[in-house]
Amino acid sequence: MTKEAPYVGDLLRDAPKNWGKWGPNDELGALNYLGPAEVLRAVGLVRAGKVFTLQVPMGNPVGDPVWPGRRGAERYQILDEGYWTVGKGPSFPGGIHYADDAMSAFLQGSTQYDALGHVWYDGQLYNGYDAQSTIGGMAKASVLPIAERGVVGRGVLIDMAKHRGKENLEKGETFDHEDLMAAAARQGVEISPRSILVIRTGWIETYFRDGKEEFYDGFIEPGLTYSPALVEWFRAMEIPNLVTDTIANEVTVDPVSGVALPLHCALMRNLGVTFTEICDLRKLSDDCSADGQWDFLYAAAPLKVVNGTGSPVNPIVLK
Ligand code: UVW
Repeated sequence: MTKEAPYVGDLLRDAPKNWGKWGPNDELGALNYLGPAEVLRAVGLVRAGKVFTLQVPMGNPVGDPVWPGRRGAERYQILDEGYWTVGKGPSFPGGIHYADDAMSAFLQGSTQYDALGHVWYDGQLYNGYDAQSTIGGMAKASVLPIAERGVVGRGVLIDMAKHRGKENLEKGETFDHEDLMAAAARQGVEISPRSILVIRTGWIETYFRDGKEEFYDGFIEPGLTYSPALVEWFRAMEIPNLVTDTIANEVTVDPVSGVALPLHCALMRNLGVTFTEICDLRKLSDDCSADGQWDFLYAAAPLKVVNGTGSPVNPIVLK
């Protein structure tokens, strides 16, 4: 007999919150920790002039890895040389030809930033905003304030797959903050307060290596797993941003309570930790292994989508 999952609000009844910490109108949450000192500290980590981009390709003909029920981005060609070939292209003085295209995409259907109001329970979003404010678009805690601010800080990559001696974590495989600290110690890097925490599991790589049927079969992603101690660690460490190479940044269903995505609630909704999902961390990890430098300047500028619940992004890492 399977145990029935408790209501997430009961699971998190005594969980810590950062609501009100940055004022009653705050929509940035833990990104407020990234002030000028954190930016300058990150700039000091740029030593070799190396640049990495973390976005997984979007509108890929082989498919885009997305949360079940969402669609990958669909790109449509609107105008190309074919129109002029059949005499239907518009004419302009001087005779230029050009290509145009359009895209239909879930804002969470690619490498993306989640708005802080993206997930909620008990009728309240981050900072106590009423869940009614989500109707028809995010009137509160949308992705826009995050996009207007931009994200820059010291990123630290923890490669959990490498730590466990694997190409990728298995379906449903979990880890916690103690594992992160053990992996960091082995890598010779510190997860210092206010670091942007970047975690590689190797999971998104399996979509392209093993194919989408295997990826979605009994869909349960590996990832961080809920415990009060882990939530307290994120709070005390003042982690502003959690970045992973999985679709949802945490194990899909907490194996202890049976609750789906409890860290979206405990970290994003309650503490205001910003989530960045579906990153490709392979090349960055290979480079960090090679040069032994696991911390770097991390920068991301999600798009300024008005009332958006999220936005595609192509984060940049400089070393
Ligand atoms: C859900 O909210 C279901 O997922 P994500 O955070 O991956 O967008």
